[in-house]
Amino acid sequence: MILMEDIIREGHPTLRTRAEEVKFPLTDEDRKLASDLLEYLINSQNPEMAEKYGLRSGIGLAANQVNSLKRMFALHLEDHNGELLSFVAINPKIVSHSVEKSYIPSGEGCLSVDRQVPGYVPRHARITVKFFTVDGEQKKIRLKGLPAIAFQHELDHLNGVMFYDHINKENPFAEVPDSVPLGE
Ligand code: LHY
Ligand code: NI
Repeated sequence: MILMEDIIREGHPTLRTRAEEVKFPLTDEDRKLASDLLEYLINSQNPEMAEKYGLRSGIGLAANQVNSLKRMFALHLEDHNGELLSFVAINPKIVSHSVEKSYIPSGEGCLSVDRQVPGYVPRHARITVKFFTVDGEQKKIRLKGLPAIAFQHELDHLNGVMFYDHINKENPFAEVPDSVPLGE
């Protein structure tokens, strides 16, 4: 299982490297990675497991963060209707997005960043995404709210981008044009 010591931290070059497309059918190694990423999130949200293994709670985890350059990440969170969204996205893409932006008023964090980085991280408010499941099935879904933000945060990791790259350098809390803050 993935532990905090397996998650690489900022400064590691893998976090700044573009991950490579995954080929189908998946290798056993790819399948193992996919299930380990999702398992980490599930364990990290289970108070007993998190306490026992010292896991920082997470809703998303990308392959780069465990030092693997494969285009895949896991998400595990509830959407605005309380429906569980739990999947591994392989070779994910944003096929269209809203003009409207969104951001988390308290900023973003990252399991690979052991410090608070204040500021708004502008994201597309709504996205339509495509990705493959571990079984090679193609999915096309629409996301908004926190799931949309988390998807963009994880997709950034696959492109070597960190959340703070998007924060306004002069004024981290500068108004984000055409945006609605998450939660409003
Ligand atoms: N995980 C963050 C987490 O807390 C992702 C995240 C996304 C935080 C959006 C806040 C907003 O689950 C990661 O850093 N994964 O890359
Ligand atoms: Ni992150």
